[in-house]
Amino acid sequence: MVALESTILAHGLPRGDNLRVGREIEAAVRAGGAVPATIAVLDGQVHVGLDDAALEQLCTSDDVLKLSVRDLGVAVGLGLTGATTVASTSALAHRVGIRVFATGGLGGVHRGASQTFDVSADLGVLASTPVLVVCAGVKSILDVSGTLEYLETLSVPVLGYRTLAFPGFYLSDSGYAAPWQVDSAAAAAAVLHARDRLATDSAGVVLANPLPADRQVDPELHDRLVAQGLAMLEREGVHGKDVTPRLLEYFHTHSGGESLRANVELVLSNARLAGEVAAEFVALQSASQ
Ligand code: PSU
Ligand code: MN
Repeated sequence: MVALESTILAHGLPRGDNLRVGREIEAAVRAGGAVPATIAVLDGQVHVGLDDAALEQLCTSDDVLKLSVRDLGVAVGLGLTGATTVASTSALAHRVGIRVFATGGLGGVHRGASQTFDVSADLGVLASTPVLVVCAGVKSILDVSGTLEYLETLSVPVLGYRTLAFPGFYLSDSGYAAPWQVDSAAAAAAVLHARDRLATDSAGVVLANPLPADRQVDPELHDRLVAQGLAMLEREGVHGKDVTPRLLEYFHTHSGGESLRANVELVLSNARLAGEVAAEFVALQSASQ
């Protein structure tokens, strides 16, 4: 199985596109050879795997919260509805034995974090949760170099998929190097499997899968929007968990459809690759039993 997060649907993609994309992401996991399980909390109940009505509720209701790990008990205890982030999806996936997870971009160290302390809980959870996360790097609105340093400190291995250039979400190359390269889904699964056998720590694995260069957002447009988006946050005093959704929304409304196109393409590519890795991982597990 492959776990899928729901924050990307409820808070990362525009209404009107999110439901269709949610279904396409699930289909991409199946095309990769695995079973998708989109995770969310609906009316105080944790769901691992959503039927079409549940997916629709999540993508169209107005009162869907954004739930990181610390919010899960609150939402369940108070009977609320919310979408799960990379952090909370990984935690719940691990809890039910799902080892592979697909998303768009990982949360990370925000620019200016040395002043604001804004570091996504995604990183801390990955340090102690042995799931492999397929992503297109970290969101390019972040401090990419700081995030890579932090992942090293937390002992989370980072594998570039068929590249040593760490991807930059909308950009195929963030300008920073990935420490390792794997060239196939089987190789990524072998790393996860070896980590289980070694049992030296319980961190996750980042598998960074870039958009092809001819599918990335124009870097000039990208850099301009990042600068303008960050200035908008400052002006409007946005902070905490609203930062990421507001920046993504800024991109989607100011890039003439380009950021949305790239975002959808990279998530679908990650979901497919995650499906392939999960299938290879299960094969390795059963061969070694
Ligand atoms: N990647 C996307 N879209 C998103 C996110 C990631 O393509 O909406 C979400 C993920 O759920 C991630 C979260 O865990 O943003 C990080 O939020 P924060 O920076 O507040 O930790
Ligand atoms: Mn944050």
